[in-house]
Amino acid sequence: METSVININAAPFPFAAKAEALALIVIDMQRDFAEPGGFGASLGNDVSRIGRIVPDVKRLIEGFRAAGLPVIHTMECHRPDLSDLPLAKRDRGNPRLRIGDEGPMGRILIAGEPGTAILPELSPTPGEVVIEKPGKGAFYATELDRILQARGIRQLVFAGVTTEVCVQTTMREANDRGYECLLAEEATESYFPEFKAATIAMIRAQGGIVGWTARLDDILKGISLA
Ligand code: TIU
Repeated sequence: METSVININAAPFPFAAKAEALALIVIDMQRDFAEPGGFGASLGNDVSRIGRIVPDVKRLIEGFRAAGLPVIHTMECHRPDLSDLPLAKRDRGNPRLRIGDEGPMGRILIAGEPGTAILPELSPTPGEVVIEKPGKGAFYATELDRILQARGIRQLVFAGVTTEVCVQTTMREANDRGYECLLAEEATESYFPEFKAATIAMIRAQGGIVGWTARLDDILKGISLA
């Protein structure tokens, strides 16, 4: 098959996107990270920043769907019996509620609970891959690599939260596995604006040591030509 390359304006240099190898991966846009009473708030964070990126994440998802390109969603969550939750993760720090405890939106970060769901505005459509992951990185203890390989996906556009935790961890895992990674700048957020800025800077430093970053409109323009 003929490979058509679309150059997306990006930093530190243009991203040569190949439509047949490209997918969007939306990391952990869950109520648990965006709403009061969830996991993010239990760690002492002001969660209000997270909800503000929803319109931009939605635009990106809709752009990929309109271009006929795959959209993959991830969710950080654990089994109800906690068998995939290391004690070192459950016992970390001094949160108000720990993973598995009953909170105002159900049990914190447990699969199937209301608070663990993806934000309704960003719900997956039938047929879109949803990866449930027990770690910060989406490749650890999941089928993600096998699913991407089976579909010939070699390039990933990243959105979601939080920039320096689950997004950056997954980008680094993907980069080491040979995927080309592009972070959509307005479609990711952190509880700490300085950590988001630092993550964007460190990804594209040293000639793109972890990958590329780009503005949302530049990505949307690029994929509309795919
Ligand atoms: N706490 C924090 O910044 N993030 C997480 O715990 N998980 C994700 O980033 N999804």
